Amino acid sequence: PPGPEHTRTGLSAETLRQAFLDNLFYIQGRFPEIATDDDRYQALSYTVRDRLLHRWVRTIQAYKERDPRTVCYLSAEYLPGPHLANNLLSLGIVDATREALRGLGLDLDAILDHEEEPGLGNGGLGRLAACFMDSLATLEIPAIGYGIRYEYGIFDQKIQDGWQVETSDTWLHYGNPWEVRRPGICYDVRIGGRTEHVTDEHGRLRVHWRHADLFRGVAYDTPVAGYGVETVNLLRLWRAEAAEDFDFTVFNQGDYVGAVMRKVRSETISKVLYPNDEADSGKRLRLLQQYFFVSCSLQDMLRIFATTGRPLAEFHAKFAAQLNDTHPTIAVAELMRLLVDEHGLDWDEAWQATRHTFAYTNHTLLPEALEKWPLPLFADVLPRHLEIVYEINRRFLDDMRLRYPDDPARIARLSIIDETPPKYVRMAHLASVGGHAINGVAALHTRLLGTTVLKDFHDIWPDKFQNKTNGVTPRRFLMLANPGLADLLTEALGDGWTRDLERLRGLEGLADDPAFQDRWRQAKLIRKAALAERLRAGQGNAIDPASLFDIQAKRIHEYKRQHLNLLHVVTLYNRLKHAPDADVPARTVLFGGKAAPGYAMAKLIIKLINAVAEVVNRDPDMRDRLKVVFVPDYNVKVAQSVYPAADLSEQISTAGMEASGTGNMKFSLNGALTIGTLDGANVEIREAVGPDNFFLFGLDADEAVRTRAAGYRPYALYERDPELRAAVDLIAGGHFAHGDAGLFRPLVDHLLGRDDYLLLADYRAYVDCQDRVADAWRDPARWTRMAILNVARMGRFSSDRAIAEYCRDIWNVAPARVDG
Ligand code: 26Q
Repeated sequence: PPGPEHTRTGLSAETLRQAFLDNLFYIQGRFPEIATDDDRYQALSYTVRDRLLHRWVRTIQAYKERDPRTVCYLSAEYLPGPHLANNLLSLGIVDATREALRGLGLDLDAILDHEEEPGLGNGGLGRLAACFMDSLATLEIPAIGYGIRYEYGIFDQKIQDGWQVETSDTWLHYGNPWEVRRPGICYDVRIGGRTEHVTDEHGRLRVHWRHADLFRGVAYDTPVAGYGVETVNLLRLWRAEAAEDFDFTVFNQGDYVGAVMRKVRSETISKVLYPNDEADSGKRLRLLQQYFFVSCSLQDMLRIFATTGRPLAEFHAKFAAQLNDTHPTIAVAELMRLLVDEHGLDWDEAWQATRHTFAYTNHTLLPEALEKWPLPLFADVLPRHLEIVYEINRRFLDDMRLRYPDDPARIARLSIIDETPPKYVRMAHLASVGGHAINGVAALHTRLLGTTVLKDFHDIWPDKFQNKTNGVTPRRFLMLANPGLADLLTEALGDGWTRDLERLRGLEGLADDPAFQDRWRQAKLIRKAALAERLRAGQGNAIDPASLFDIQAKRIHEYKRQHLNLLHVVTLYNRLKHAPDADVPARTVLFGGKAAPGYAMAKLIIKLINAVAEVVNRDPDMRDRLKVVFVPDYNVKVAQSVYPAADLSEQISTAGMEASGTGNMKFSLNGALTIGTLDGANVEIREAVGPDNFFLFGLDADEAVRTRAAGYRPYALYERDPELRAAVDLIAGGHFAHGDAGLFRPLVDHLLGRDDYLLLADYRAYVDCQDRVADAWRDPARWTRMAILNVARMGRFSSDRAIAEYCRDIWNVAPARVDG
């Protein structure tokens, strides 16, 4: 029977209002008249957190009773985005909260806008981990996400004089209401030193690791609520601290200040997230980070396991651990060490448990991005683990020599150790040997994985390879980001699509309905106007919501080819300069994304985008038919306002280079049409939405390989295509650099000389395809029909589908329902 609601759990507007005021007073120490934006944000967040903790405790109780197999997602990165709005959505209290605040004269959206998101990842891989956590909770799968609580996440991006300038992320400055520090859940992590091999009193060989340094990891827990269910799972991030008793007692009598300094040094391990493409700087700290979080996570799993009372050889029956790329792969050696050295299992039992626990997801084919550790570094930081890796490798290669007795070259290629000096430990090999499944993140990527970088492993274990095409959560990227479209979908289809995205197929019948098309365009126009307003308020850009919003938003990288997009922009500019009265539809080309701080060419591409924008946007001949905008500091929050505003989604990487892409899915799910190559998940998106509803251009992956092999000469293409030549010449001649012909020289030289990413090979096909885009845009009924069919057929790209496949094919886990 519904009694009076408890202030900490009740969900009515009146109770929420009361709880908000209580928290404002008792947590922030403020009353409404003097409260700041931050006070209001904190008070509301604690109000929501109370309601999550209640379900969280009940979830843990349910898991304890039922002892289900549990997924442990091991990832060095998570990019969850702002929590508050998402948690309101999961709890189903968006409207009640809005009403409660309105009663106090407050605007929910203003409060939501105040949140500083946790930028604990670089891009796609970290965001995928966050989508997976959302889907795991929504599908009621027992799961823990393990990672690192970086004090400084991905840098903030400022644009000064057109250049990217990095400033440090300060996401913890105002405190983080979503995390619960667990001082009691902490583990020691040792590094360095040497090992001793001794025989114990039972004649058993034992290894003692005489470590050189000791750290401690403390758990910080963030609740992850499923949408529309009672389940609240756990994201557990480790912070590095000093292991005090070690430093402060025995070894440092009298050296108090020195001990404090070492304590401070311990904390550097979780201090900062490495940007990608920083592979060579600070290698040692990066390895420490990986080992640190993996060791804490496995010790935590062993602690949880001990509470079940089951024998240790059954560890793998309790846990399925997923390696998110090779970053956590040291886990294979660490679990072996914990089971054999610390818990006394024999090698074969431990190996059986280890192999059945782990599975490995690969996210890249770029050979330079495959992680490998210099052997001397590995030996110095993890001497015991190197012995274990050698033993794993010895047994593996012994097997392989039986299988391939006359093929030493193949044995060398398979080896976990790259033996040609300088020697390396190959982490992708350790992950492949140490787990029971290997997956790529899109069908094409998985095929290429098995035929290129992991071909030798595919030859020996074809059944170990699986495809798990990525997906994205429709909660954050449709319901939250695009409430107008979400309401329209719900009106047309009911609300089942929010948890079963395949139901969007019901839209197909409405694709040609003029009244529905009108409302569809209305919804799109609202998001475009909102983005335009944001950019006006932020940077003073004036853009027209009626123009075609052509958007490329993702990390800046040569293989993603933002500069191919620019060659098209410059081509449009040249055409308008030569025929100022040409009847071309107005286009706004938007870019967003960060460049790795050490990646000079990517930073030069950002400068070129801004340089082209400066010239184009000021030229009266453009008469507002062409605008170029760089959206600074692209992150999850910005992304949520960008995807819904797009008409055209640029997915133009060199075929064979983008493992999957997930932005491609978010754009299309929000009714943007894609212009793209046959790369990553684009291939499957095109199949799903239908070739007529996708703007395809360019070489495919096999053609790209053949083009390079046949002695690719970009300069010949430049000479042959007048429009291409004119575009390149304009950039090279300094037209966008106040006459400085040197500024963009490195970029132009690379295109005309090597052009590793085949921009010139794809230029003509791309520009012609963009002309077809413009033709389609002129016919609103046709364009809208294509957009509706895109959304109708994107159901497959929900992360719910992806997670259901992992559960069935890799993890062998089932839902454990938590009752309301
Ligand atoms: C490596 C060494 C040293 C420092 C940093 C790194 C590092 C960090 C992050 C290397 C790579 C990453 C991130 C990679 C990533 O985001 N990959 C993307 O993963 C997505 C999810 O599967 C795919 O959709 C994208 O295609 C892929 O590029």
